[in-house]
Amino acid sequence: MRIFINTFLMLFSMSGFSTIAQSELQPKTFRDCADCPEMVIIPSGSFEMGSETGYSDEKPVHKVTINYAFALGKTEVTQAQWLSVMGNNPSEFKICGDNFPVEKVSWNDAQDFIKKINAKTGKHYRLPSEAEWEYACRAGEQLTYCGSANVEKVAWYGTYEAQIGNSNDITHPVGTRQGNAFGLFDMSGNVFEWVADSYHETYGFCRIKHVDHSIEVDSCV
Ligand SMILES: [Ca+2]
Repeated sequence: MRIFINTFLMLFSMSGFSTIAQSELQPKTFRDCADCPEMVIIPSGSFEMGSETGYSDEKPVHKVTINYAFALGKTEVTQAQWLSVMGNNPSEFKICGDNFPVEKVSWNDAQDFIKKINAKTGKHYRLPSEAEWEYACRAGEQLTYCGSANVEKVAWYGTYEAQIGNSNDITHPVGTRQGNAFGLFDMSGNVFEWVADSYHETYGFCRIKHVDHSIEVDSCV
């Protein structure tokens, strides 16, 4: 599953929850500190990862089981949250406002942010694996985009040059398009989000193993 456009960002997960039934989810959210990202509890479950009709690096479709509940950021991390935790704002679109997503953030920058959040809260945040991200995006459905088959409903996307989309080549306030069934926003569109895994050209070579909240890369062939 692809997401559209713009720059990049992180979104993260947290361990520490026992498995819960999906029927218990309303969804349940929490925040570990006043300026921490709001988190949504995601139930355990299985899904079909990838797409046979998409790009070559989305193949082959394969079943993935996440056998633990976890929590994922309700939205992309905002500029206000980043500034509060890191003391700076690297964003290109910084004049847009506190509720815009932070961007121009490297994977290592995301690790620094996570270290500071962990020190501040005493909890265990980390980046989600790509599988955890896609599982949360799909939210029990097989749709082209996270939360809908209609990109216009759920995503800020497109480029001015290509004359497609609705983003007008700028970022937009987080959580202002339709969310998915788990109550997560902007997983398609607005800015990209970082995941823990490194990139591979196909799912056939290396896969992340998910064991009791930890993630391990299987041996690559
Ligand atoms: Ca996004």
